[in-house]
Amino acid sequence: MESVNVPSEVLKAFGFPENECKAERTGSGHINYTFLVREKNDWILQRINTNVFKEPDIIAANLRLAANHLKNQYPDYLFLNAVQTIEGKEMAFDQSGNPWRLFPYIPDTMTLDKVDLTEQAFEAARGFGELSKKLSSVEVNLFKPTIPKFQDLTWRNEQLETAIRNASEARKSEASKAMQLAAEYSFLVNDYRIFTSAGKLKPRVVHNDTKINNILFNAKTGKAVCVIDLDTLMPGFFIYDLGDMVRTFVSPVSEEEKDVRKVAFRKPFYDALLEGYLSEMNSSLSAEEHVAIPFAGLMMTYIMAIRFLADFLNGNIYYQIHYPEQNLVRAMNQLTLTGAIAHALNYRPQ
Ligand code: ADP
Ligand code: GN1
Ligand code: MG
Repeated sequence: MESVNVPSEVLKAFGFPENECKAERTGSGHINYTFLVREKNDWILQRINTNVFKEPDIIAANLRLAANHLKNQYPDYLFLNAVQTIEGKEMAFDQSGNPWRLFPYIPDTMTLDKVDLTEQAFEAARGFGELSKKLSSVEVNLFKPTIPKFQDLTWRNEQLETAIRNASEARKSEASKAMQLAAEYSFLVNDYRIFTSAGKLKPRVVHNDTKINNILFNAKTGKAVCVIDLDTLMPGFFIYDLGDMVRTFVSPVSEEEKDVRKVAFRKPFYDALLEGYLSEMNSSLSAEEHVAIPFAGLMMTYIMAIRFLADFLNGNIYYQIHYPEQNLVRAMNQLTLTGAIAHALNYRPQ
């Protein structure tokens, strides 16, 4: 993993005393470089990964649109807004041209990497559902994709095929079991085309990355406090948000678990998360969207499996890793979970 420090020009741009404030790496995200800055208050300072987000200005523009809408319609809603530089800019650029932005650290909160209690599943799903509900009246066309075709399963499948074509024999041989499992569930690509064909699902502004560590819980009460990691807040379908929650809430172990025998579908957690999500979103979803609910978790678990697999075959160029086989481990974990979800929901191809 690339080691990154906070350059002094970035600290200066946000008005921090360069020599006195401490910045330490925090969080377990796979994309950006996140630091906790301790000064009078605590802050979250992040370097945006421009290999992934080619146009960081779009992130800032989408956030501004969402923040304005929420401030006008729901003034009491806590939405994480970037803090401006002393020159009034949303991002600061270091000498190498990397963009950085600053958020207030929300005190007395914690994030989870796996869900241990059904109450946590309910609360997190209610929290993500609340954001979707509050954004359901926003003008979707004003928002632009920060990553084109991000959750387009057809395209992700094509990327996997390209990765397989270009991979070395050694890598393919190491990943042969994962490639075989991915092929077994490739009917989901066809189902994705059916579910997303003209007009069935309403285009909405969705979070697109609702994994469990992207929501802050109150450390004492355990209530969901604030949704974070808003870089992929952009047009999409509700299945992306609901599905990523299923993917990261139902298994007793996270996507990093090497022992796939520990991967499982926990029905009480699935029920709790649906209850939490629908407590906000039930009336906003159309009858056709309700029909797509069982597909959501399967689709998002499968898309993550093939993205991890493609990255392993490509030589680990996208996700941050701590050891060479990590993306293959993640892919096998997610393919196992795809099977567990399909089995538990008795899913039949469309
Ligand atoms: P990534 O895109 O790399 O996943 P995140 O924005 O999710 O980065 O931040 C990584 C971690 O930092 C989070 O999982 C959380 O633990 C912590 N974090 C981020 N923003 C805040 C915040 N405003 N207040 C408190 N903790 C935060
Ligand atoms: C990445 O940034 P982070 O770690 O929350 C990824 C998501 C994946 C997730 C898998 C921009 O999210 O799409 O679901 O890893 N984000 C991007 O853990 O690719
Ligand atoms: Mg994150």
